[in-house]
Amino acid sequence: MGLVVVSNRLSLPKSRLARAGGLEVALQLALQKEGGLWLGWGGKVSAQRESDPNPHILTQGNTRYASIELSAAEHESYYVGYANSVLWPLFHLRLGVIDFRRTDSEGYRRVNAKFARCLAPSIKPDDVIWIHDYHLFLLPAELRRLGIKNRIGFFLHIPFPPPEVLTALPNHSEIMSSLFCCDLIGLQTERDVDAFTRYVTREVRGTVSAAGEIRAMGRRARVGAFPIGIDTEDFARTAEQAAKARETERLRKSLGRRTLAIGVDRLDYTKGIPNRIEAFRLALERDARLDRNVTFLQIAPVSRASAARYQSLQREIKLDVANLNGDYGDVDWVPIRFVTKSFKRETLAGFYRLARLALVTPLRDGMNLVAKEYVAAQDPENPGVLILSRFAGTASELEDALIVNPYDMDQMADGIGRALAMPLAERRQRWERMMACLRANPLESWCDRFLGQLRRKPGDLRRAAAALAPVALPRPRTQRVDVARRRTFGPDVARLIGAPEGDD
Ligand code: ADQ
Repeated sequence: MGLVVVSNRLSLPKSRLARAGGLEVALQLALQKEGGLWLGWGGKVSAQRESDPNPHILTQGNTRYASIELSAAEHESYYVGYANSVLWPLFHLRLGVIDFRRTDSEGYRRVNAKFARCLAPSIKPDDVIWIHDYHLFLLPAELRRLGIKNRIGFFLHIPFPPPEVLTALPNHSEIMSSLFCCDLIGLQTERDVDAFTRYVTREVRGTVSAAGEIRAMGRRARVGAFPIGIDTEDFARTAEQAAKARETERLRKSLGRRTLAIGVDRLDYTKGIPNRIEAFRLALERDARLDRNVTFLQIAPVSRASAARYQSLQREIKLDVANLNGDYGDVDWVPIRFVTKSFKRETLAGFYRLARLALVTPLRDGMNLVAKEYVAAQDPENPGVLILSRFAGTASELEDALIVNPYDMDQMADGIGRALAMPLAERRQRWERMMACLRANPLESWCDRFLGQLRRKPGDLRRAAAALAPVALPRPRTQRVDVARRRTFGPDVARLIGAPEGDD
């Protein structure tokens, strides 16, 4: 049985794009194991009015890569317009920034149909099809329309919104009825499954059983939570090696005896970067002992650079950084270093290991792999502390991070103080529990679990229910620390700030 993967972007093996993120890494792994076909947009926008209707094929090993071209009009309506100016903000609960145009939704529909036409002739009877993410919501229905009877699985990498928000989308029922054409719908967390279930039961009067079997709009499908993982052991090894690499050494030297706090994100308004900078300002304001002793490195490469919203976000962040550095910096110290270039996975791993503290505080995030990578990269003898937004999917697994509300800047500032003051024993205990969670759900198992479920015969629901149950994770031995009520830093901050790493 072959595997057919479909995603908006096609990532060729060893291409420069492949270093970009979790999705690509996960899919390359699954294909290497199973063999098959990956279809996606190759990143090329045709200079002609019409784009090439046929995909370009490249074969490598046991996998064929089929690359689709888009015309400028298709790119504008499908990708920039509908996917990234409507679906992305709406699914991240940012209704205020949605720019809905019917012409864009029609372009989105046409490109989804084009993906289906390119794919259909290559599908063999026993292939399973795995579709990824919000760019391709209408692909399942388009494939069924072309008579494709194969098993279809869909995985949504971003959060699923509550029905009250989803129904603001003019064509929400078209999108949902396309999802019901799948055999299996995978979401990141139970929170997402809960929102999905509420849509099914309230909006279309369907049913969802405890095993995740959906009956709605005359169709049957299954839904489940499949939290995406990372290649934990490999990332840990990479970080250990990178600790002595030239780039890490350069950063270490530039810090002197200062403690490093780090934030790594795509430059996107869902990642909460302005709030994070404000929280750092509050932390500096409250405790002069942080002065000159902490450097916050925010790495945020520009994504979707052509969209006006992203350009204005970049301007806003640059202004915030300049203001803060102007207000608190000195001739020999800038509190925030803001870098918009992208780094190799190995280099980031070394930076994560050097950082005593990571701020992963998105306003909403499907999962957030940076949080997991930061934990995996730590030195077991002297691990750093993760400050994590409660609105990142990762928070459902990494309960031993310092969980914060990214809208509450005071609380985040308290979290920074608490993290910097945390004794080694507590840091180790928290890290060990988080690491156990990551080891219980590596990337490879994520693929295996999803594909295993997708290949299950219909009606095998009892076993399906067992396999859909969340991975058994070690129970935390202590309560999660709630930093909400801490208004000022305790005297322990003074003891630790500026002290050489590992001396507590
Ligand atoms: P993203 O929104 O892109 O992914 P994230 O999960 O953090 O967010 O993944 C980003 C990946 O890109 C990570 O592997 C990270 O190391 C890498 N990355 C980030 N900044 C980088 C930089 N400056 N230089 C180099 N690499 C960088 C979407 C969803 C998430 C979901 C993932 C996977 O929005 O919620 O976790 O898919 O399902």
